[in-house]
Amino acid sequence: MNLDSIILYHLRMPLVSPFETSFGRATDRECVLIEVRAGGLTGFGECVADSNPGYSYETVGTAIHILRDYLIPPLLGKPLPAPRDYFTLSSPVRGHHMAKAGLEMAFWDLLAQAEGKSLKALFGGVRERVEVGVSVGLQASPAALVNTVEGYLAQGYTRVKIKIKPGRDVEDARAVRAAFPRIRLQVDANSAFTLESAPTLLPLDDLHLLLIEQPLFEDDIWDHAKLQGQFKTPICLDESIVSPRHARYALEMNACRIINIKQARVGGLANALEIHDLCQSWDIPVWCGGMLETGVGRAANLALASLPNFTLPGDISATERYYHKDITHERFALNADSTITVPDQPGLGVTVNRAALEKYTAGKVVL
Ligand code: OSB
Ligand code: MG
Repeated sequence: MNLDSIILYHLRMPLVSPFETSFGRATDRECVLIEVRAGGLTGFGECVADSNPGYSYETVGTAIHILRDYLIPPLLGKPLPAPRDYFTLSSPVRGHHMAKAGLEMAFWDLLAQAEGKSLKALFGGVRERVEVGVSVGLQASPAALVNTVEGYLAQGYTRVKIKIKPGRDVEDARAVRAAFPRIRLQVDANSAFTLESAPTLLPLDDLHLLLIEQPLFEDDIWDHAKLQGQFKTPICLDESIVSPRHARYALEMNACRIINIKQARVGGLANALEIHDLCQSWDIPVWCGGMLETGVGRAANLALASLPNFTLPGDISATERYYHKDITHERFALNADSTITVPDQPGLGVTVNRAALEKYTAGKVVL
């Protein structure tokens, strides 16, 4: 199966409600949708790089540059790479994991379609439905936050993550915990604290949180190890785990007790599977993080989260939490038990709505 052509779509999609984190506020979500044509089949991948480098150094602009000028030219007209080999094959390009992961996702979609299997089947997933939660952005006040959380609980989510930043931390978490004493609650700082400022978070230890996500610098596994020693609550790393190697460093250093796996951050689904297996061998639970994905990336996340060591609820909420209109015909709904059903059709198991794709395309590159 030769790789015939690739189209990159720069998407800009309005969010149902603004999403604010310690690194900024977004009303639209941008990403790059990658369409790969090979052997009469069409595969899709989603590169989750955002419009700005707040979460990661990668952006839509860097991803399109790296894909168009470095990653794609050596592949055109050649046999489609095996997705499990692609990360190694792409090693002449340093970093740029999100760009690589977007391409690799399309290769998985094509391989699974060619074999007539779902991605879940290809990965060895064991669940038909996966437990999910909702990630709630910073709100105007603790009272507004409680209100927003209440709305999601009414929809059926049983695990809530709230975003925190210096000055909007313990008080916010306390307000939510006081209003909802029994829900599964966790916080995400997106690297907004330092080893010196993080002790202000110590009162979180009394709030029965599932975890504290990425309090310190994105490249700092060592200081997280020092911090974990000060907390009873498990620290969970997100930004710091950019490869299976970094997952191993974190485990060997006791820098965390839980890992958030995002396929894009770690350079693709193959690396995500490897981190899953590594954590399983260490008895470290993992969960699937989210990047406000469209139906394409959401389908891949659901397949990944169907693996056995994804024992904590993922940031894979229902489509309506993000978009009034998505670029896939399929919309993911929340089941009554706070789960979402994993697609079981061949490939990613979703179909792209060409009219919606057109509507949200801000730029296009044909290769
Ligand atoms: O840190 O987990 C994060 C969204 C964009 C960038 C980083 C993060 C997030 C989320 C949203 O928390 C998760 C989701 O619902 O997709
Ligand atoms: Mg996070």
